Amino acid sequence: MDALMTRIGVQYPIFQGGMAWVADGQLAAAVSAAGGLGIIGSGHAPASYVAEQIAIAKARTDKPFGVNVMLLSPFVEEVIAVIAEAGVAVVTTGAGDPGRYLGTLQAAGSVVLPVVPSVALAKRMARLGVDGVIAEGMESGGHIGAMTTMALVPQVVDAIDIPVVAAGGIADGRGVAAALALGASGVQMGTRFLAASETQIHPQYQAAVLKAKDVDTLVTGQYIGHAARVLKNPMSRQYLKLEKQLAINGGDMTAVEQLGNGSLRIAVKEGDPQRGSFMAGQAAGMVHAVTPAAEILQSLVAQTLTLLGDGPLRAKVV
Ligand code: TUI
Repeated sequence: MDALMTRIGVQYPIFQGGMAWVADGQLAAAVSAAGGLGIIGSGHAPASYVAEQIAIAKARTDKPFGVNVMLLSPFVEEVIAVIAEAGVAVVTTGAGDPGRYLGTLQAAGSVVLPVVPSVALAKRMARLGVDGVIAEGMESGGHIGAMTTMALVPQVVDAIDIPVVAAGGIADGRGVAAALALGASGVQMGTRFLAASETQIHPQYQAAVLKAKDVDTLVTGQYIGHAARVLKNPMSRQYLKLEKQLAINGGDMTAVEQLGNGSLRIAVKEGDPQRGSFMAGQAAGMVHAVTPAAEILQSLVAQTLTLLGDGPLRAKVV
């Protein structure tokens, strides 16, 4: 096991992505209890929600877990305060530069791992003194950059000398082994954990993930600067159509943005394909069954170790 993973205290170098509204205290605790790193997603939720989910996770496991801070949230400051107060083992950040919160979080004892979509941002983060980065490819669900995991991870690994966790397009042991071969210290998976039995997402959301094939996601928001990968459904097709029309003809994008507002929460809570954005990555086509988080981790680790054999990468897993 790599030094970062030993420091965090996980048994396996496998993180569950901090998906907004999806990754609650119950899911994160299940993943952490099974030896991975469960991560609570803060998204746009108020600090009180984050505090509740941290309490739920703490009540269910003594193992380390993480919290993801979505830096576009209007509640960032309060969420950071709650995390620092609670003493959370790992803080991952998304959708921006966490520089101004780094001192507070590290002083509170958290290992801070920003998600980076490019080498430039990875270098900036390394200079700031973060503990590692999560290099996330555009195969991922939700908000994404422009690079693929296969091309991004080795370039980030070469550019910085702190640990790199790979994310995007990984859903089984083949992906884990590949990420370790690219130089990653571990992996983060979101989509695979949408099919964990401990998630409390709407059954129609989970069913849509299980049904999805390789080409069943699309990217919305490219024209307004917030690209997000979601499952194809009436909502996302309509959104993309409107967005393209406005981009070609010129016009006010606020109407489109309003269509997107709250649509992730609608997907998670109501499962409505007419109004909900079902965020999921391209790896959805590899997710076939709902199983407990512990079984997901066991099968990931078993498959990875079989593939790695007695080779030098084995030491990164056990
Ligand atoms: O954050 C994510 N994934 C997310 S956040 C989210 S909530 C949301 N909903 C609608 C629109 C926007 C967000 C759903 N999924 N992943 C981590 C991630 N971070 N991906 C890409 C980035 C990123 C992008 C730019 C990180 C830093 C960054 O820096 C820009 C700069 O230079 O500051």
